[in-house]
Amino acid sequence: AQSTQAQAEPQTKPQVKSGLAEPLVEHIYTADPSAHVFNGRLYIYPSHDVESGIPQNDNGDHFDMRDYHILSMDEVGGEVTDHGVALSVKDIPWAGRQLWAPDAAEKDGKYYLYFPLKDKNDVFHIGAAVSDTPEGPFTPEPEPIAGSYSMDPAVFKDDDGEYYMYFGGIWGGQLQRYEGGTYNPEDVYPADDAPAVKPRIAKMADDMLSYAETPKEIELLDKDGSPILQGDNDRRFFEAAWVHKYQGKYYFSYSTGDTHKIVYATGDNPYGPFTYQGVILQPVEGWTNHHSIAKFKGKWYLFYHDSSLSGGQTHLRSVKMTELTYNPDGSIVTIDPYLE
Ligand code: FUB
Repeated sequence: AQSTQAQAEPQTKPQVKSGLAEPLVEHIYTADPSAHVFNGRLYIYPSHDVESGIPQNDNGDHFDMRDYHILSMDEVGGEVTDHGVALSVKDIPWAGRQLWAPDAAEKDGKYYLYFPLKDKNDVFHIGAAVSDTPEGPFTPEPEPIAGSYSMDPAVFKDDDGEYYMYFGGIWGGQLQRYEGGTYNPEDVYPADDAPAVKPRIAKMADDMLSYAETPKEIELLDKDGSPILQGDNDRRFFEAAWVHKYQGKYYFSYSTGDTHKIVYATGDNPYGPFTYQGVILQPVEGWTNHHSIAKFKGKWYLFYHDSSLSGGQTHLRSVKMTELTYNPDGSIVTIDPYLE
């Protein structure tokens, strides 16, 4: 009777797929991969992890990165080029410390690198740097983007040619200091049964170096329309926002931080609200989980990192990529990074 029942259940929806992959490069540590296709070539804008000897703490002081190297490849599985130093902290006039997860965009033949960095008062802002080529080197603007705060910028180009920056991250990312929109040097979190700290969005101005509007909060909702709560650590926003579009829907994906997952929510426009859908990537080796999603030569890929190459050291990570698949209803098949 049991086997008859098993045969009767249609197996149309695979639940978990393998994401087993090797680091894309092994000569340096790389993390937080933001992938884009420019001029038919795949470019990855990662953090460049280094050992600076700073002890690990909840603020992420051990992520003490000083420059960026951009990676690129002509085809998946092909040779990966490291284009060398694209931007260094010593060349950024407003720099304090910690170059965290970057992103990039192209407009009218110019390339823009967006990067989070603490200023000389140890407060995170987001900077912009410009180049004529996707791999840089990039020339930084003298000041951070006016009105920017917190970290993990991700810039999405919509089909109508408008660009939007998504950003923010709690704990060491300092987003909890901006509840109500103004800076409060104290870390203030909502109660566990209140709506969680919200990621932010701002439309980019035509110059790609400033915001066209004051950053707005993004609503993340449960399927019943109620807000995701601060105490819902398995689903609330932590950091690593990314947006891509698939079959006309906007997919807002992010890391849940202390529960170590990449999850996603979908919506009908760039500002949301976004409704929680599920898990894209299960926890990886190392504390952080950070990703991007891009289509290259007709296939969708998830770019992520883990600490396997460094033997589990959380601040020494390596960028990987694996194919991403959708179910017929547009939901994403969860990836287990270590399933054989
Ligand atoms: O790489 C430094 C920080 O760790 C990033 O900005 C976060 O997203 C996390 O991956």
